[in-house]
Amino acid sequence: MSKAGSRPLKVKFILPALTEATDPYWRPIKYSLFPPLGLATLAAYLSCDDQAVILDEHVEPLTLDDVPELVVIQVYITNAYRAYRIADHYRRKGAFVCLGGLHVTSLPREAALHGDAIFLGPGEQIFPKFLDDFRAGNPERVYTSAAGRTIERLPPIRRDLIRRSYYLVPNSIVVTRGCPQHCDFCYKDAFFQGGRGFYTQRVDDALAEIERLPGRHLYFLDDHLLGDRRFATALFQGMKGMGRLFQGAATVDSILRGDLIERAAEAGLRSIFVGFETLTPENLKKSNKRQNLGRDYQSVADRLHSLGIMINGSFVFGMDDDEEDVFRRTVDWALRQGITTATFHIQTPYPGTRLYTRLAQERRIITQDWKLYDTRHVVYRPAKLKPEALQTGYDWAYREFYRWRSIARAALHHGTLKHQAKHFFYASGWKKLEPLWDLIIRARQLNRITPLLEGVLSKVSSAKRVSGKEAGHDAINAILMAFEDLSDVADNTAPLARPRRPA
Ligand code: B12
Ligand code: SF4
Repeated sequence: MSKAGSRPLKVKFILPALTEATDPYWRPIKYSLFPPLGLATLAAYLSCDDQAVILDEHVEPLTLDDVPELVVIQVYITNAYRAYRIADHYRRKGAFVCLGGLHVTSLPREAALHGDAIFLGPGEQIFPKFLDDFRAGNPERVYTSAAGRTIERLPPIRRDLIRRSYYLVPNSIVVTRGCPQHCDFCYKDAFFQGGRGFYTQRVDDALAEIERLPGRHLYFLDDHLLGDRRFATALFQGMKGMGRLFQGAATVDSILRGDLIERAAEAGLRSIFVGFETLTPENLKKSNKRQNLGRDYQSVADRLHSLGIMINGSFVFGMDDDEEDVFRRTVDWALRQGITTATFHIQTPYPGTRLYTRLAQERRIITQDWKLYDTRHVVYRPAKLKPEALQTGYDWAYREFYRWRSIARAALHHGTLKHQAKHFFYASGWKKLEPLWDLIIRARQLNRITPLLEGVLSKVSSAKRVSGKEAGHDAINAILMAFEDLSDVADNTAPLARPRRPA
């Protein structure tokens, strides 16, 4: 390898497609939601005269005929094989290949066969160290993030390398890393081992990044936005009056405790991802999800709805106490509570987690084909269910939850017509309009949908009941405007960028 010295580097950052285009579950809209923030964070450590490009294979084809000096690839479990093929390809062409991310951290020995350098854990401290070593002509094989982790005073994330119009939610943002909890099935403890497992930006830095984002809508991708109460309180205080509408994720207990959720609502929180996971206390105990134990899930739903916050409920099927009735019980409960969208998962033992270790010891892992570790396939032997029953029940739950009748039933749970309308448009927009989404993605017009999303996320309050005519007025107006905006989309369409197979 020649010494890079202080001469400018040519760097290609790649997020390989998570699933092959041939997968029956492939939903272009799901993969055109968020830009690759992790790679944009790493790109910030380059010098200003280095040349960088970020290629997200979910939204544009990957060309492989170039010869960058440095190739930086983010590896998730379900894109691992594809990431390795791309890595092998570029190494054959003489590029230096860096592999990092969740899967590399879980299985470094596997990844090391395909990368010149591998990176374990978050990249904020180790990637700049590598760049110095690389420029000095002396890169190491393995970089491990350990003590001294921080995201305070980071260089601004390279949003200029992100093609905003390719994403529905270009304004996604992360202001913390990790999570204060320790669920056995979660990636978190393995990924953050050796150093801090939960830490935040400085509030003023987070607010400055928010200020830099255009428009009103934001999506916080943090695992647990309410995880540090002092940080979150100051963040929401600073956001008050900014006119933002935002979405995020938090745990059941953090929603019930104190008044943080009210402060979040005042700052503009309109929809939240909540990890309910299971309605069975035994399952919670066995998976060390203690923060959910003894919590009244119905109060969580009521409290959020009373603040006009829509709920995306996360549920896991196949835990050790789940039996045949788990699917119907869960779907029924979610519809009864007026949950707007549900994310169902088949329990998946990610390598590196305590769940994986336990199931491996019990000889219950039935495949190590990482492509199947996407929470949609059964990869282990459940305790009280047949694998086929788990797969069928999972498929049934999704179908049942998103039937028109179910969407209407859950929407009717809400007290005001406006909340009902929002629920209906949000849930059906997400799951029922696939051909329209495809058309919009092909036309590269996803950014035109933002006003529609903002309309649907506009404020409702169950305290103030309004007349049918007024109710829904704002949301419907915004929807009509967005559809008018889209009227020229059809004339503008290009072939949908599907991930190509590597050379
Ligand atoms: C956005 C997101 C998605 C997007 C991904 C698109 C994208 N552009 O990244 C979408 C919606 C497509 C998605 C899908 C899924 N996701 Co997801 N997703 C996330 C989420 C919420 C945020 C990712 C993010 O931007 N993080 C912030 C950035 C700054 O961190 P980062 O990406 O990890 O990058 C850092 C490090 O990893 C490292 N790094 C990464 N790459 C490299 C490379 C090098 C060389 C170096 C040095 C460092 C490095 O440095 C970066 C800075 O520290 C995470 C949760 C989370 N908080 O990370 C879950 C998460 C990654 N998803 C998860 C899951 C389970 C899924 C699904 C399987 C769920 C499902 N059934 O739908 C699917 C995958 C589907 C499939 N077929 O494979 C799990 C992964 C668990 C695991 N062990 O792998 C996570 C951790 C959520 C969780 N708490 O369980 N997801
Ligand atoms: S609360 Fe969520 S992010 Fe935190 S450890 Fe548990 S599953 Fe992981």
